[in-house]
Amino acid sequence: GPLEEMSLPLFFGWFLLSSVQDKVRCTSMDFLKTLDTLEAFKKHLSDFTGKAEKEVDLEQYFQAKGTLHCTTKFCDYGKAPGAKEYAQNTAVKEFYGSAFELSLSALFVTPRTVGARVSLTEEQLLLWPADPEEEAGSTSLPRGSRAHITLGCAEHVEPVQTGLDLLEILTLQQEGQQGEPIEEMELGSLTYYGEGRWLLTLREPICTPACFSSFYG
Ligand code: ACK
Repeated sequence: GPLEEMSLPLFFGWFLLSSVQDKVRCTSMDFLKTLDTLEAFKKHLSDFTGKAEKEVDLEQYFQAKGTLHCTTKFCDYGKAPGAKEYAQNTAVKEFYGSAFELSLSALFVTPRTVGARVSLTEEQLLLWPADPEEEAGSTSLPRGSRAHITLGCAEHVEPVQTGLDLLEILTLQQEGQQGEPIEEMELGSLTYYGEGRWLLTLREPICTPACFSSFYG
């Protein structure tokens, strides 16, 4: 019945404490503001606007999507494959409600999404489901590659896209594409991977406390 269907959440994940959410959002906004002003970005502006020369305000371009989190398992209230098995996993039950420290190692921007890459520890990988990378068609990337925080989506883009955009960039790297080094920024080094894909590898990862829990919506 409907009650049983409600017993599994929309998704499990790490939820950033509200005090650090603001800090992460600010960092992301600052990055977008700076990116916007770079000549290299303006050169590739048509990736974002479809037309050369038109201006784009990246801070307006992306819309925030709810509370900042790193999804582990999208359960869709039990309808997603493997949802029940995940919820019954020993580590998931044991760590439910526990605090973790997430390490954000990079920020990335595409014409669809802006996000932060999360580098998971061995312990955190215990909470990572079996196959989210394979589900997205990336069979040869290490487990946990998809881990991210969605910071914003372009109009009409769903947040599921953020992890797919990250996997796309990591696949290019794995195939040996170095990308075009753009410049050393205060936060780290900026690389362009074509088709509007920008990656800022952070000099110092951003460490943020987060609670492993679930979201029902
Ligand atoms: O930004 P996200 O990781 O992308 O957080 C949201 C969250 O679940 C609630 O929508 C993510 N999400 C949505 N659909 C999927 C899916 N099919 N696979 C993995 N994650 C998903 C979305």
